[in-house]
Amino acid sequence: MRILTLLVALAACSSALASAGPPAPGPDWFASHRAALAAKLPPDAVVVLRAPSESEDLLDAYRPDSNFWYLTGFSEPDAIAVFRPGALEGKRYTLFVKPKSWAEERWTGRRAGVEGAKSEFRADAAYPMADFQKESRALLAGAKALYYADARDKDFREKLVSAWQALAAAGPEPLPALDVAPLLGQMRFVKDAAEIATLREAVRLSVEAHRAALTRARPGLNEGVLKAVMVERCLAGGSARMAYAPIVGSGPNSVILHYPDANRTMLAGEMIVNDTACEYGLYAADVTRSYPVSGTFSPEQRALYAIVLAAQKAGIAKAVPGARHHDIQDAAYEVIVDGLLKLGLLKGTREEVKTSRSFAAFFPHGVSHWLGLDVHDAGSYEFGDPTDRWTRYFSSNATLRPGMVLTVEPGIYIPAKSEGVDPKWWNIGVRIEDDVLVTEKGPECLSCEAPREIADVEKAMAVH
Ligand SMILES: [Mn+2]
Repeated sequence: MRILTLLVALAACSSALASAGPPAPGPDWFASHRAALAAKLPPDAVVVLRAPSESEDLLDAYRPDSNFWYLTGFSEPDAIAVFRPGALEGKRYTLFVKPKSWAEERWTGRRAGVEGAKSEFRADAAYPMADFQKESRALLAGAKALYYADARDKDFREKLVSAWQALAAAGPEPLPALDVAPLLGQMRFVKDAAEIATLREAVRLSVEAHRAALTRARPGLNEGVLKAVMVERCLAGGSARMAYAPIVGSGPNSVILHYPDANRTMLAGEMIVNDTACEYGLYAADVTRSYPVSGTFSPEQRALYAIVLAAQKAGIAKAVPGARHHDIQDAAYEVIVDGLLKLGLLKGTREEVKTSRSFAAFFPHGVSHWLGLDVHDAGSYEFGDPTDRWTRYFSSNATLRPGMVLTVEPGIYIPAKSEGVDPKWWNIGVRIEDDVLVTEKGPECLSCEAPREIADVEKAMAVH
């Protein structure tokens, strides 16, 4: 009996060690974000942030709102934070939370409550959510600008802004009401050491999961098994959830960019696109690997894969300080267009293909986005032309700086019955996506350990 107890204790201990990632950030870290936001605000501003309510259909477990968490560390649903940086000490930070109630907590989970909001989350004052209407007048009074984050709660925003306008109407001039998200986007753009450590862990787990899925793939297996392998590795490694809905598509599904089902039996001779990654400590990895179901690339799969891989390497090489974000897009695009022209899958010259956008039939998406707390992270792209998708991709003018994290993810997808395309190319989809940290020394690929070279993929798959 005692031996059994000891064994159980040892097992618990070793599994705790296996999932020991970087420590969760402490209250000072969140306080530093509140101070940094205060420094960006005009004098006498008030900031009101909403943490959304939990969905009642039980379809999705609640995930904290990224901006709300980044400023407060508070990860319960249905809360409001109010900041008045210019107010007297002790009146600068107010939290409205769901009060403690065992009758409710036994259904939906434990709460910090009003006292915990102050003692654990350093709020100067805290109230139950029900008191927000009553208390908000005093909190808004005298402020000269309102900044809000509504977490897509339109009703909340409309009520807040109309209360603000009613207060402002009494004064001599109209007072601005602005979305705070762009300011938070500036702050979240460059990652600090703690964030990079957390991202590394999300990526490390994702790489491990990709390796496991790769070695599991074979003809006759359902796509859902690969998805399950990915989810198992992420959750067993300490992820609370996946970073986004897994995309595991074989054959005809490999050309569907965000194929959601993962329930088809994979057949020999097909490609798999597996775009799946773990979240860790609320930070997202975003990794895609593409491989042949049977473990060996056909000549056509090999040809397309080689182009996408070369395009990805060309894109990653551009992720250096001082470069424009669209340099990554431009470099990957050129390799893909030249490769498709060479294979005869596109006709004309590089310039003609760009003007006519014929490339979009096989390469219909951009190659890079910011990565962080959100899989499509906050941070401006500084698009030259925000109206048109392709013009946008080629006009993302943001200047890269050390500490930024981004994806590089070119792809080629040849749908069945593509006009003028030999059927031997049909239903081949390839996307290769890695997560790249911009450093002083150049790009650091965080996820390239997941087999990516053709020889490495085939070798990893040859285990069964
Ligand atoms: Mn991505």
